[in-house]
Amino acid sequence: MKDDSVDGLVLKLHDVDAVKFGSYTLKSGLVAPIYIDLRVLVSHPVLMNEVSGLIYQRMQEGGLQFDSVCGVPYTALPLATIICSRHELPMLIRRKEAKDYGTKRMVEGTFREGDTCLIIEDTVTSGTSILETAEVLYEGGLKVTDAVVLMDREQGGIEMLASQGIKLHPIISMFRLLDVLLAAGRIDEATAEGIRKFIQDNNTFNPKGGDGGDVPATKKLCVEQKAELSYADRAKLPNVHPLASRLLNIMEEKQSNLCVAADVTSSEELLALAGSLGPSICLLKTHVDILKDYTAAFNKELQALAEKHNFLVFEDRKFADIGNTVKRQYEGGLYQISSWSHIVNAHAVPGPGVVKGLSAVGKPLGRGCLLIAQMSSQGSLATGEYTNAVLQMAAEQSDFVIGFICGSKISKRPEFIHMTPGVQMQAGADNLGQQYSSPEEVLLTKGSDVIIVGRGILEAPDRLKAAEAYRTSGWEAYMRRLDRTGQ
Ligand code: 5BU
Repeated sequence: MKDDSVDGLVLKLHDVDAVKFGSYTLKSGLVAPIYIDLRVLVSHPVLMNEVSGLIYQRMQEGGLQFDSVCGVPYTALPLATIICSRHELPMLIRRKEAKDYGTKRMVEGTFREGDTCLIIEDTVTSGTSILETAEVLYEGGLKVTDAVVLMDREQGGIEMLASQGIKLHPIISMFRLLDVLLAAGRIDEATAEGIRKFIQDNNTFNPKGGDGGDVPATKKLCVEQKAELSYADRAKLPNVHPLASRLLNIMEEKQSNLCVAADVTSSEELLALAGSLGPSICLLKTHVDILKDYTAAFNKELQALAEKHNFLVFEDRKFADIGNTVKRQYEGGLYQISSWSHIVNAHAVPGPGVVKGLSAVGKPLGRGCLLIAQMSSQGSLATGEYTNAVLQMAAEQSDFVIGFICGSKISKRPEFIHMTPGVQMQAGADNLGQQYSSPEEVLLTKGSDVIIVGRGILEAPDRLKAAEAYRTSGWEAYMRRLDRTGQ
């Protein structure tokens, strides 16, 4: 790509106010001294054509192989349209919102399973928007290997996407943009230097003071590209929810991917269980409504035990109503679940409003939600298209959804945590439809992250011994999984 065509474009983008200097709050919450707003492009048809031409040129220079093109909605959508129309390339449209879960397609257009789709984007900071679009395409059965972006802010997007197997091809980079504007006298050296420093200090993939050490981010990623990420690595991902990060760190620290389903009926017994099994578990799952003697005081004690033994609490409430009702059920009533449970779960049946309602209460408290994508019970209706729709719902509200209840790994996004109930040492079933798989099968074969064990531990003659056996078995299976993928 010719340098002067890119340099000329930078000046034109500045002319139309697509590059602004000042103080801007980004999607991530970061306050940046520069803002790139390519949404204005649609009002400048000549510029639209010029940008589309450069993107196409980049596609050709990279020798990219693909079956179709998808622009990240909304800014890159018209750009993709121009390119595909002019060069007669098949295009796909990623729906941004699916109002009618389960029935509406999330990817519009014709494609075959296994086709490769090239993503086009206007600006990249962390790479999250491209990844979100890629997720939707993956779930439709497509492959994504490359993405072309007009403007790379050089804040870790390339590295993050590389870690997910997507090669990013940028046209303009932040440092180049600054040089061009500086040379043209559009900004002064102090402004350029301030922005350079901001960019260097705010790498979203390899934050300063993080674990980057002396290894350059790009080098480190060569390892991560093919290997499965450890719980600890996933805890550091740029777009991981803080609560998911906390849980992943607990798992790594305690070498435990065991969640105990504390399905007992007296508070005293539950507290005794939390006290004795606490060191072995990463998570304690409750059904608070089966307790015969619930009191707020009990809850204080449970919280103290969670702090002491470093585990999180998950009330398996399975919310399944309209947003307004679940909001009230979550924060009010006798149990005031939001005040003590780090994690809750919800059925996707009501549509995205159920998550919105819960999020309105839980998000300000730093809570997180698991969506029930599959169930362990025989004849469950949560399968196929329904499970796919749950994945979409999670992707769209990943600021509150931290993962899934499922039988196996269903999402490729490493920031989501997969939790599987229906676990006992021996595969089998109870007489009311529960179906069991072994820890090894769930973690190693099915690729889930957390085993949820109730009666396998509760009905054992020595509960602590049983919990330790599940913890060890789960941890060993996870270690073998990492070994298998070369970690
Ligand atoms: P068990 O005793 O290990 O069978 O207990 C399993 C627990 O997980 C129990 O509390 C169930 O309510 C919970 N569970 C489940 O078994 N299957 C599911 O699909 C979901 C929750 Br969601």
